[in-house]
This record gives sequence, C-alpha cells and structure tokens, in this order.
Amino acid sequence: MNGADLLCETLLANGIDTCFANPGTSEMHFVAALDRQPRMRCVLGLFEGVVTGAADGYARMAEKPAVTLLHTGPGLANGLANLHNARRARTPMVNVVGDHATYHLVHDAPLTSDIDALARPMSHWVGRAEAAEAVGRRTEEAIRAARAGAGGISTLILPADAAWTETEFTPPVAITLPTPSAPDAAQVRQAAALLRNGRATTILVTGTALRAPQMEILDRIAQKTGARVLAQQANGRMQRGAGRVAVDRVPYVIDLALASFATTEQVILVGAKAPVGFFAYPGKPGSMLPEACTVLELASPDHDLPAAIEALADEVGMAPAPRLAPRHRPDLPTGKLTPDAIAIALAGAMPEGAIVCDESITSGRDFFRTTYGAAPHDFLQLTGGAIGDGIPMATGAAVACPDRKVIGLQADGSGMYTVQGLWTQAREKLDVLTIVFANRRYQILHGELLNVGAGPAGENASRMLDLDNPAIDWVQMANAMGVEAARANTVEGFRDLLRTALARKGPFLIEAVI
Ligand SMILES: Cc1ncc(C[n+]2csc(CCOP(=O)(O)OP(=O)(O)O)c2C)c(N)n1
Repeated sequence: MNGADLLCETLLANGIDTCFANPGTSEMHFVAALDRQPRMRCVLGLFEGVVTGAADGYARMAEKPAVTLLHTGPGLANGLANLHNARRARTPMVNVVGDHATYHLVHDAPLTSDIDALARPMSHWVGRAEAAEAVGRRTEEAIRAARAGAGGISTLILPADAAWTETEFTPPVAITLPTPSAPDAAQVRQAAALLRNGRATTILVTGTALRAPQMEILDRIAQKTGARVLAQQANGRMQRGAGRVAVDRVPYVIDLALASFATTEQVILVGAKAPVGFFAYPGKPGSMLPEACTVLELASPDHDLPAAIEALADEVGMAPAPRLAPRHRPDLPTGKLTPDAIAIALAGAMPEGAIVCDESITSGRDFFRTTYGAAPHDFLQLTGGAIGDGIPMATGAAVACPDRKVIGLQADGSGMYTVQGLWTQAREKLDVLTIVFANRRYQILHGELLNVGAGPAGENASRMLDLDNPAIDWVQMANAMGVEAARANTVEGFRDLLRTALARKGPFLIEAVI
C-alpha cells in the first residue's frame, strides 16, 4: 500500500467514486492506484477545463463531490476557470494535483510551479500531502472542507514521492460530515417582522432553497405575506417546470434588473447575495436595489437553508397550498428558427426529469417565460460568468444521472472553449443532447459595446466579436469526436430533429442556425 492507494481508499470510504482526470507523469502512481480500484469510475477529459467543469456538473446533481486528477500547476491552471464557476456555485469538489517528488523541486524542472499559489483563489481549502504518511489525514481534511457548509473546492497537492512511498495501512472509515449551521433565531424573527410590516418585500433565494419542497413553502409564505420570491441571477441548480412553483430569476441585463427592484423596499436574503450589476456601466449604479432598501440576511449560504425557510414559515404562517405551474405546451411558430421557437419546442417535448445545462448566454434569456409549464426538470446555470462550463457541466451531470436526459443549451462562442467535452460524451456514451445556438457571433458583446457607451462595432471590433468567417461547422466537429449531429435552419426542421434526438439514448448535437 502506497500513498496513492491510501488516497483512493480514503476517497472511496467517503463515497467519492468518480474521478474526472487528465494525468501526467507525476500522477502515474495515482493512475496505477486507481487502476487497482474497480469501484472507482475514471473519466478522461481532453482538457482540464472539461475535467473541472464535469466535476462541477456531476456534484451539482450527485450531491456529493467527484475527485479530479490534474497534472501539476499548468494542468490546474487550465482547469481554473471552471473551478471558479464551481466555487461560485458552492459545488463540493476534491482536486488532486500531482507535483514533482519533493526532492526534485530544487532542480526547477520545466513543469515546476507554485501550485499552492495557483490553487488558492479558486479553492476554499488548499493542502499538501508532504509524505505518504500524511496522505490519509490530508485527504480527510480535503473531503471535510469540500463538504462543509454549502460545499467547497478542496485542492490537495500530491507530490510524486508521497504517492509512490509505501505506508502503513489502517482501513479508512467515513469521516463525520460537518452539519450546516442552524438558522439564527434572531434573524428569523427579524425577517418575520419585515414580512409583517406591509412594505414591498422580495425574498431572494439560491442554493438548496431552490429545490421544489423549499420553493413550495416559500410560495406559501409569499401568499400569506404579499412578498415576492425571486431566484438569484445565477444558481447552481433549480427545480422547475409543471407541478412546481414558478420562480423567476434576477435579469442579467442591468436596466431590467434595476426595473425589477425599482419598487422593492425590503430584501430578505436566503443563501443569496444582494443583487449587483454583473459589470459596472458608466452612469449606472452597482447595486440593483433602491438606496433606501432594507437588506436582511435570513440565512447565509452555509446555513441550513431548508431549516431557515421552515423556521420562517413557523414564525409568519403560510397559505394552505402552493401555487404550482400547470403543464403548458405553447404553440410552435413556423418558419425561421429563433431562440424563442427553440424554447417553445423544448417546453412541449422535454422529457420529465430532464437536466437542462444552460450556457446559452443571450439566446436563453427568455427561456424561463416559455418553460414554466414544461415537464418538471432541473436547471443548471453558468454561475461564475466564466464561459466554457456548458459542455463539461452537461457531461458531468450525465455521469451522475445516467437515467435522465441531459439537455445542453449551448451558445456557440462559449461552446468552443471546451468543445472537447463532446469526445468524453461519446466515449462514455452519455445521454446528452447539445443544442448549439449558432448565431455565429459573440452576440452579448455586441450589446455590451453599446451598453458601456463605446459605440457600435467597426472593422476591428467586429473582427473580435464575429465568428462567421469561417463559420464553424458543428456537425462535422461533433462527428469528428464521435457524436452524431445534424443542422436545423427552420422551426419545422428543428422540431423533427428534437423529436428524433429525444427518442434515442446517447449523445447527439443539433446545430440550430439562428
Ligand atoms: C473565460 C471567459 N472568457 C471571456 C469571457 C468574455 N465573454 C463573455 S460572453 C462572451 C462570448 C459569448 O458569445 P456566445 O457564447 O456565442 O454567446 P452569445 O453572446 O452569442 O449569445 C465572451 C467572450 C468570459 N465571460 N469568460
């Protein structure tokens, strides 16, 4: 038994049995240890952004961490953007980053870098297994940190000699997981007092408050008190669709966000942050709330949010029943394909229990309005604004939930960041339908150029914002990675492809030319 074996045993003893990986020489003993563990599912990603994004999507659905295997500082660095997104979603994750053998570091070999420094900004916990004997303890610390509160990113650096050195073995046992903090009774009383004072109140929620049972209680509180319930702009996971409470989210577009809160006098935060502009825009405020608005945090993300919601209900009372969205299939238009028509087609055809991974950027802004009455589904968003999480997230969600259809709503520019994830979907035969919104441009940035007051795009700006020369052939690209694909230009063509794609199992891609 060496340090790498001990690492695997400790992970498995704690229910971590899925490893998203992209290894190198310094991790070869960890690879060999994983090889001796048939209980561990190892999934190769062909770029570290796929690895970390897949671990993010996996944990959001599995409700437990995956482990990632990353190669030294540069491998970790390639995966950082999606660690950032996962950190924003409060996704639990354990990253294992291999390093040179401790005694080799003095030589400053080409791959030597300050891994700790690279890991820190995107991790809640960073630790080093200094020697084989420290691996078990360090791994437990990493797991504990990943499972603390709402969830955290742990990065464990594993020097090659700590991995390959023999060590004494006592079979690891599952650690006791930290319990989330109980709601603060004084905050609950204060929130209840706000809800009774007759002012215009928004209850702003995220995290586990966005699961169906919690939203039902929130809606019953809202009916009783006249408050509005709203989801944060970006959320790790939300349960929505027919038979569930229809909750909207804070709009991305700053003027819409400001308008949404214009008459709000009080905000009660349930795991959420007070709403701010995604960016600063000249002449516009940073906070989306009116100056005089009162903000009260009922519960922080690390509190037990379901318990906080129940405590609030006990304090203020509830209406007898929640208002649930009825099943609704809007009429499909005909002719030219638009994002709206795609949402309408999905509202009619999406199977029950689908997992929608949304990285549609501008094309999905109106998706909610059309799909409140779609079959009940989970909705996973890009949480940290770092594009390139969509295809990986869908990949990880499909690994976590093999019996559910995963639907990726994928903007084309963002999709190109981690397009290699399609290969993993083919290799693992994952049931993912990717819908690429092929508008052949960075549409959002055309808008932002105007929004910041920099004027319309000229020749140079267009060359930085347009993707049409040459146009990306998504069908050929998916095919090259083993994923069947087809293109749709019209609503009728899209509807037919969607029907075919949803009737089969396995990865499929529709290039929706909009
Ligand atoms: C990692 C990262 N790099 C760059 C950006 C800046 N950025 C924001 S949106 C965007 C392009 C979006 O284009 P696309 O994905 O095609 O969506 P569309 O705007 O066309 O709907 C870019 C480059 C970012 N958010 N994250």
